[in-house]
Amino acid sequence: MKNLRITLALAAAFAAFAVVPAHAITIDDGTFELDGNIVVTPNQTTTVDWASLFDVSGNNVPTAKTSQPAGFITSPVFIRDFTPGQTSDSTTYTTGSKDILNIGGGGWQCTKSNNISDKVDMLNAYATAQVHSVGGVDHVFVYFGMEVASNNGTKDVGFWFLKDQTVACVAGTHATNFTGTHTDGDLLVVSEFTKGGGVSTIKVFKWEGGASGALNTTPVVTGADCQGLGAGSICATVNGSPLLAGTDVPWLTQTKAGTGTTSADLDTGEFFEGGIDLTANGLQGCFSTFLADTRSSATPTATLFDFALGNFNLCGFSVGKACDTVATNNPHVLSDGSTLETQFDVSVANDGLSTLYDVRIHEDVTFGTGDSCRITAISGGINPTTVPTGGILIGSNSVTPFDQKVADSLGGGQTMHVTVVCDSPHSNPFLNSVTTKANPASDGSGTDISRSHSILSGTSEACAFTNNPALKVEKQCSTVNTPPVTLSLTGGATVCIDVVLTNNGVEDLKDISVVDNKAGTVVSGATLSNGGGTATYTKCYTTTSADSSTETDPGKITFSDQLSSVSFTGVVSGTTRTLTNSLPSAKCNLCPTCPTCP
Ligand SMILES: [Ca+2]
Ligand SMILES: [Ca+2]
Ligand SMILES: [Ca+2]
Repeated sequence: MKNLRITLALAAAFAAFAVVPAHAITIDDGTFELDGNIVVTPNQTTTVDWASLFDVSGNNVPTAKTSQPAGFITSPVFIRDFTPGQTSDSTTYTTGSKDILNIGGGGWQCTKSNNISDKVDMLNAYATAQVHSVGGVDHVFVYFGMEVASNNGTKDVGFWFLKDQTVACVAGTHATNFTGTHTDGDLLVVSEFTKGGGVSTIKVFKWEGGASGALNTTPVVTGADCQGLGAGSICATVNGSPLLAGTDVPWLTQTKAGTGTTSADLDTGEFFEGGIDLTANGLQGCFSTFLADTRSSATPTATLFDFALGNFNLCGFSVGKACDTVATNNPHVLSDGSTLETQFDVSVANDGLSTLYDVRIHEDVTFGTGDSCRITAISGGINPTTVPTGGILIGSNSVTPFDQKVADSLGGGQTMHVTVVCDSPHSNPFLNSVTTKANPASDGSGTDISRSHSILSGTSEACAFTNNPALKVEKQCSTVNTPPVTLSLTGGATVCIDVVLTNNGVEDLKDISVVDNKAGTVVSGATLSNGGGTATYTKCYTTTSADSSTETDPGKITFSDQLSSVSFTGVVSGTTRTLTNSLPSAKCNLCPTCPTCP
């Protein structure tokens, strides 16, 4: 009997151990208060409430404080969804709009309401997120709240967390289609509450697939009122007593005045807030748009009424590419005189809360002959890819650009830098786009997020090579006639000049043109390589008069001429210079070898 008791006790203990995880996660583990009001309640372990997140100035729309509580996103969203003193609302749904439909293409439509019913009117909506360590693992907690205009009957509200940052709708005179589309893993939180009974329902539905996907109508997680026992990984609550303007409601609201409350107060059941531990439910993702709505029920097929939407940068993933201003002599021409080499700093930033995995970059450019880009250094990130001597070629005329992994992961709030060197004999400046990709799930099972940046010409991001090309020009007499000559002071002699051109510059020259005032065009359209390339051009002309009209000594008769124009263009800089002043001249003797002349 004793042994049986011990066995039963062990079994009970084992069962208890099995159902209680080592770290029971509840959404109210965080520092954010889900206590049915807006301001921090004293003497609690929690230290953050909605009023902690926003600056309030008079009746202006509250703005995010520049300094947010530790672990919270930098840009909590606050949307005022009413016009003070008016009952119009420019963001309401048309009746055909449904959560089970895709967003763009007419699935969701917005319209203006000139006189929205207080039964469905949403006033202010807000959201934020916090990363909170649970048993040594960072969990992403997302919080959402809404004020409604009246507390009559049963209230139903919804909150979409969307990954597409282009979701928007600006109502015209008729029903207007939303822009944007669904992304796999978009989340819809729906909840039902009453003034007297608190929150009876809170559920999360997940959109599966992209634009042609569907809302899975089986909830992925359900919860109850935060004030009940064991809030779990999702809960919501409402205010059980009026919240008064000023002390309890720090910003402007516009409710239907009740018994003992004004329109600047929130009567019982007019303030709703909730939270969800995304990580505990495997729902973390790169959400970028927040949309709150009022609805006919807490089902996915409910009729939708009022909405408000704003940016919600849970992910904050971005990429930049700019001329590396730290590098010396950047950009520069390679020794071949025609290839521009440019060093860029590609910065990949994760300004969100969640770690991003499998971080990659991709050069978006069609490479011409001689073009190439390579990674020469990577810093930051977790386990950055090792760069061998000579770099990692990431694209060229013969290697199609591909996704090159640069780090295993990039933590929230971190920025990493990739040094990319590009060579091109075709482009100055070298302009292109770079795309970075990462996955929100450590095993790569999430939907890749992708951000691109294009270097704009004429900005400091572009690395334009500027140069003032130079050409050394020398000139000498080559020959004057070949004996026997006919003495004539009025011309008829043949004078030949040599023009010696030398390019001591860093870049090759093209379109070289030299014009002489007597000999005419000496050379046109010539090229000359950099680093001392030289060429001699000889041009002869028939004289029409000697320098002196009175000199009769053949040994003293001279014919002078002067270069009148020299122009050339740097092949990389593209800079053309035309010189007309102080150009070399030559004075050629009729009889350079006199006194053997006649
Ligand atoms: Ca509070
Ligand atoms: Ca609205
Ligand atoms: Ca509204």
